Amino acid sequence: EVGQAVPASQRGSWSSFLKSIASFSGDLSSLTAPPFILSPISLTEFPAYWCERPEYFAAIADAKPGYERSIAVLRWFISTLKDQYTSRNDEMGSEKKPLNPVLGETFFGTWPDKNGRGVTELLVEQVSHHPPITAFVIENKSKGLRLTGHNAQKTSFSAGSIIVKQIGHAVLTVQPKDTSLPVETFLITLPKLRIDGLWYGSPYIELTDFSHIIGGGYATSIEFKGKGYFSGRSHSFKATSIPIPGQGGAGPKEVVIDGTWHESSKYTKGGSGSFHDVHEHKEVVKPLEWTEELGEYETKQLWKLVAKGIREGDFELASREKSRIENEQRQKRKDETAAGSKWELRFFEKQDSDPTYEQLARIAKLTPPTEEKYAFKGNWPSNFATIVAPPAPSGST
Ligand code: HCR
Repeated sequence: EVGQAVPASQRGSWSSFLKSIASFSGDLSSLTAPPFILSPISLTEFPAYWCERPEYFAAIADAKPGYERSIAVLRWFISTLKDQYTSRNDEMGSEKKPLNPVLGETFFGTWPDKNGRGVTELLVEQVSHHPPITAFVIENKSKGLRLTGHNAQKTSFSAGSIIVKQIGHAVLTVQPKDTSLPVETFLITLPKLRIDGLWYGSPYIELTDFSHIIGGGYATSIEFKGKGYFSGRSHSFKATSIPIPGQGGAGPKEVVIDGTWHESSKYTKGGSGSFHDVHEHKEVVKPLEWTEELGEYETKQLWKLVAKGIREGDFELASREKSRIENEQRQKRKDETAAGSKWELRFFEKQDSDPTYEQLARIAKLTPPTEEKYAFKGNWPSNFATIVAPPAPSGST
């Protein structure tokens, strides 16, 4: 029977929702879904998942350039996947439908300095509403690390599952302490998703296809498979890393790592022992405390009452507030059209192509050959400086 995990009173609307997604392709986030599947979290909060193991992120800067650093990047990347793709199941019982961010919505957060790893800062801006596109930057200044990226989704329906092709990519740069040394750059591409379990009203994500990490002299492909494929286990992956011809250093000729991204993995070639273990180093982001400088579109501020309604089961409040926000947005767009003006992005600048993507994607013959870029303007709100400034080194004036 449809919707074993759906409250009896919502089974009818869950069936209708499933029918509408089966005959729909495009922006899923705009479809109305029954209350039980709504999440109080906006998509602008998702980029935090890239760094909920800040220890692994910082370790990238501490690793020796070349083979060791490429492995540190891979370990950090694999360790982000559990948070990115299974944390709603762990925290809310199943994958849920996130809040659809408004244009210009922002989210800011930090991870504190610990064990000398430095403060890590996160800034997110919704740079498009139709289609939804989220741009982000994560920076650990004291380690010289910066991750920038953007993310959008194209969805379709196949054999009872939603297929989500992720559009966008991330670029990680590592600036050595000795600034005369070159900056190292890594391109990270995003996997495909399949949303299963819809029939029962208990959706969960399986990753499929590939992610690639290219840079620092190495090219790594990460192949994702679910139950019934090469290991028979859900959430399996196999990462293969090889030196880029003419660039790779003194590392092994090929490294293979095998395991499940939501649990643990080990080396099966070019090394031995454990590679990653998700039980280590989990630290959720701390949202910046709201001040006027963060603006009325700061995620937590904007969705406060909608989130309260969803959390407390007051769906009348949630839907009234959601409609108010959406109507205000529609009016804003109309006013802009009437005035012949355009919404200006606050923290990012849109560029039609990305030379870094083009150069690194070419090495692994990735498609598409180029992608849009959302370049960070570098204008961190001053709240970051006041709240998270690391202590001055002793002896400094
Ligand atoms: C597809 C999805 C929105 C996009 C979410 C993304 C791809 C966003 C970027 C993050 O880095 C990773 C990520 C993880 C999520 O799994 C993925 C969401 C899963 C569901 C949601 C749909 C728009 C909602 C579909 C409604 C279902 C649950 C009935």
